[in-house]
Amino acid sequence: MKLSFKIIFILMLCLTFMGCGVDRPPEDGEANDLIVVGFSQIGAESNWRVANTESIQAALSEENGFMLILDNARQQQENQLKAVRTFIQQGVDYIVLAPIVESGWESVLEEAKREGIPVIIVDRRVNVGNQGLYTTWVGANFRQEAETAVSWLEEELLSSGREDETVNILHVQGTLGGTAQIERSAGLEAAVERHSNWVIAAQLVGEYTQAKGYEVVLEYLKQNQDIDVLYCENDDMAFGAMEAMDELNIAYGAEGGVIVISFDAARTALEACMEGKINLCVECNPLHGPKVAELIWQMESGVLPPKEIFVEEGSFTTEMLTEEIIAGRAY
Ligand code: GYE
Repeated sequence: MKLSFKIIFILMLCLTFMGCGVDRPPEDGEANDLIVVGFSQIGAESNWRVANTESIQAALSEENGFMLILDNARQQQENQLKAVRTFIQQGVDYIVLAPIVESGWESVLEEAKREGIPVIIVDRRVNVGNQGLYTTWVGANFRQEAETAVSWLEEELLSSGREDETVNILHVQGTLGGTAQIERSAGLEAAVERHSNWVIAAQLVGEYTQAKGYEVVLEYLKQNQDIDVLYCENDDMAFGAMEAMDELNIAYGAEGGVIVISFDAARTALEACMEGKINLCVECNPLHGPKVAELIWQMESGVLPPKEIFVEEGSFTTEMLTEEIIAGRAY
């Protein structure tokens, strides 16, 4: 009897404290102390990046209980380091960091830790010896994306009876040293190791922008047009590469010619895929905002989030796409 009273008392205590925990945005009429979040974004280099910024802005809005300070680093790590240091000085409640490259974050993350500011990493990862320097990471499985691309290519070559032919692959890479590039490149390189007839004709760095993708691919194709596959580490560089191929009258896409593979699957690329210009769009989901907001509310209520959280993604080919599918997409 005594014991069950004790249990009831403990249960009541737990319920009281759970009720006090802040694990949701404030409702109308409740005290509304905004949670201040500093977000260091890489830049606005691609459609994917713009969708990523918008997703975080929408989720961390004032109506949802947040005050967001957004910094656009214009693709420079130095600018990101400055932004994070400014957030620390401002005494923000949380820092969200989308790191351009994996290395070079140790000291600034230690500074944030010393000030007791939790850091959520989004998109690409940080490479730090002490995993305690950040709270959690939200992003995509870039290696899986690469595996999706190379398995599709294997199938495609097999079904067209080209599995034993020499396959020259022009590889257009994103910003070197960032996780998306590292993993998408590693997946392709491993597949080339497995197939004695697959050759990487060249690796060109397109920095994830259409302009740079156009520039490096045009330069290359002016010298050498013996290309079977274009493996572009994002849509924007694929658009640049397609511009270059148009200029040089090189055929590509589902109707024949160079096979185009692209990562991200933003709306404009899906449209190009539906039209048969891009053969395969491997999705990379940029909608991190709702997950980041949820994680912050969890932390506010004292729950430690898991160390890594993967977003869901798929892939699209010309045959799969319809206007309805594209219209139903969020980015
Ligand atoms: O694929 C690209 C970009 O890190 C996943 O960055 C991201 C990549 C994305 O700007 O478009």
